Amino acid sequence: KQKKMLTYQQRAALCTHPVAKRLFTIMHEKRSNLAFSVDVTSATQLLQFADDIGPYICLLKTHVDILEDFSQDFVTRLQATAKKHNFLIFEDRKFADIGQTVLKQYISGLYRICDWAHIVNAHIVPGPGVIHGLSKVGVPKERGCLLIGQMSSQGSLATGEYTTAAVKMAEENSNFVMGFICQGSLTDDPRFIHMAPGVQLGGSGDQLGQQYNSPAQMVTEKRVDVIIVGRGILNAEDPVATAKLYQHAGFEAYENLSNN
Ligand code: 5IU
Repeated sequence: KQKKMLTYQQRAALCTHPVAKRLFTIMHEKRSNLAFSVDVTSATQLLQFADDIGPYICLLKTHVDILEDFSQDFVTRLQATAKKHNFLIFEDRKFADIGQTVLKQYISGLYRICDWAHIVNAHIVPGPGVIHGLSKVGVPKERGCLLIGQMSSQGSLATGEYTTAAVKMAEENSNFVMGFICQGSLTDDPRFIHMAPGVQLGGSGDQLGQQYNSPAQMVTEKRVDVIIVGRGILNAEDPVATAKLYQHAGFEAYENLSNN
């Protein structure tokens, strides 16, 4: 018999990490475990998508370095949209350098990611210094970090002992690390949130190594908490209707788990 699942609300109560607590609360309130990966190169287009899809998601995932017209005004508008629709912003920056360098990449440059992204992620290749560097400013600003424990792409080297090491690093830095980017549950600790990219209904992959699972497979079988969907929504004929479809598919899978 499967052990009883905790609800998002119960997990929010258990969390001491401010961003994890907030995200679980949003997931409960909005009835959404859907993150939208808005991988477009125009800031105007990104903002339009964020406003259209915002009501159905708990989290918006960005790649701000692909924008051709990034500006401070864009940041202000994005923050306003996130507030309007009650979602968090996750910049998928994948920091992967020594602590001192990632700290500068986090707070300075053109993007000043720490100023506006509630959540960022990091590769663990450099060792725990990457987390220590980011957490220097991330913790005082009440930001969160996800460690990349696994990837969705074909031939990924993030497997086995590497993945186990990510869990250990998360446990040792839980004041800043709130969970994982992964392809399945990595720990039973209910305070850590598991997010999976590589989610699409009816797709198996792309020509460049991406591999897809359905929302139900990710939530029911692999036990991830948040499904991250990009092109499944972006390239749909009706992105809003399709986002609703993913929201329902993801949340229904979660509710079936919690009722068991
Ligand atoms: N992304 C992955 N796989 C990973 C990680 C990040 O696909 O393992 I870490 C990103 C890349 C892209 C989004 O921004 O998630 C997935 O987009 P599609 O749903 O369009 O494949």
